[in-house]
Amino acid sequence: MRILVTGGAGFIGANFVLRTVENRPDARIRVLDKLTYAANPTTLDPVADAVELVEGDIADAPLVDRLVGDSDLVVHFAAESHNDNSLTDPSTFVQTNLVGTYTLLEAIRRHRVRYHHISTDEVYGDLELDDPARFTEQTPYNPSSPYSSTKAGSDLLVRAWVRSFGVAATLSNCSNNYGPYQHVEKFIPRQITNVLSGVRPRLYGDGRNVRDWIHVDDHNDAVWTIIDTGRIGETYLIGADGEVDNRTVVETILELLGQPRDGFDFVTDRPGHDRRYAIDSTRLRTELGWRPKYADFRSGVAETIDWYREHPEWWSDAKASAEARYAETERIIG
Ligand code: NAD
Ligand code: TDX
Repeated sequence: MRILVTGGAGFIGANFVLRTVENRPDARIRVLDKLTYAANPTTLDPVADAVELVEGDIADAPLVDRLVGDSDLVVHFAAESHNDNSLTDPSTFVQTNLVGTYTLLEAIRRHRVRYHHISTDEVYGDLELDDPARFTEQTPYNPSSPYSSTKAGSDLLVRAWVRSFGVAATLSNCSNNYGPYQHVEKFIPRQITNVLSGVRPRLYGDGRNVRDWIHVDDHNDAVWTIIDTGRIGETYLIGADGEVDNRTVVETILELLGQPRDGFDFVTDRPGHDRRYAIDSTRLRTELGWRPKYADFRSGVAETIDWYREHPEWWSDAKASAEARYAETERIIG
């Protein structure tokens, strides 16, 4: 099977490629990635013999047409993915997440290629801390940020291309991922690498916001389950019942690294900061039989800490530039 993986030099896409090379030796994988600041192509070095990396933009129609025409399956991870950046400059989010996805869909329509669309639970907006509800496939879209609204728009494009043009697509909306090879601008790797660098972790606002954490390998196994057995045109929510508030995440990281649990600072809150996300993944579990393998968040984080401790060469350059970006707006408040 010829697989085109967009965004395969980023966090989740690269983990998907590494795992697919290991588990599916018959797959012929090509990665299309613009190699933005968020990419780290060295992640793919161990599979360089098995994977072709094409540096290019998903909004480049002639390039995309050629690559899609030479594929049996497209798995679309490429995106501008960081909420904080979308608040500073939304333009690349509109361009990549909307125009880029549109460009891919048009090529997929022409070549009748199987397509899987990777998206986020943030399209559903947020929940109150005390709301017993969780997101399901029926929850109405209500995105908050430029990032989540462009992801929501891209999901709706896919649904329209399924209904109007008969494109053979499935969609998945997953909760917050953690694991190796995640960019240090994101919450968990930022705090791990802060502590490893002798800097105090930083909590936005009151630190009580809740995210529903899932290990990246569990996400990618679910993606393969949906590609193999999901129903065309359907959306599946992916989550591992991993709700934890941000303060507890930071305290866990500090404790695992042998630091006092209160050794963090509160900083200025993210504008429009979503309070809580929570996924009900019953459909994926009952219809397709998927189960997460990382049942224990604490041991998953401990494994992730070990990975960052052992691979400073992978993250140190990106760390300096990510912290310089944060320093432009972030102020310690407590
Ligand atoms: P990431 O930022 O780590 O990686 C994104 C990759 O896309 C990078 O390699 C980047 O170079 C590439 N890219 C960006 N613009 C491109 C363009 N125009 N053309 C080609 N390549 C381009 O992101 P991630 O965290 O790995 O997220 C991957 C996907 O999963 C995204 O669609 C994101 O919305 C979704 N998602 C992420 C999470 C999470 O917790 N990180 C959760 C749910 C869904
Ligand atoms: O330094 C920080 N301090 C802090 O308190 C950072 C970077 C974040 N936070 C908070 C904000 C969020 O409540 O931690 C939580 C997680 O933040 P992010 O890692 O930026 O993730 P989030 O905004 O929840 O979005 C992530 O999950 C859904 C991914 O970046 C998205 O791509 C995905 O769609």
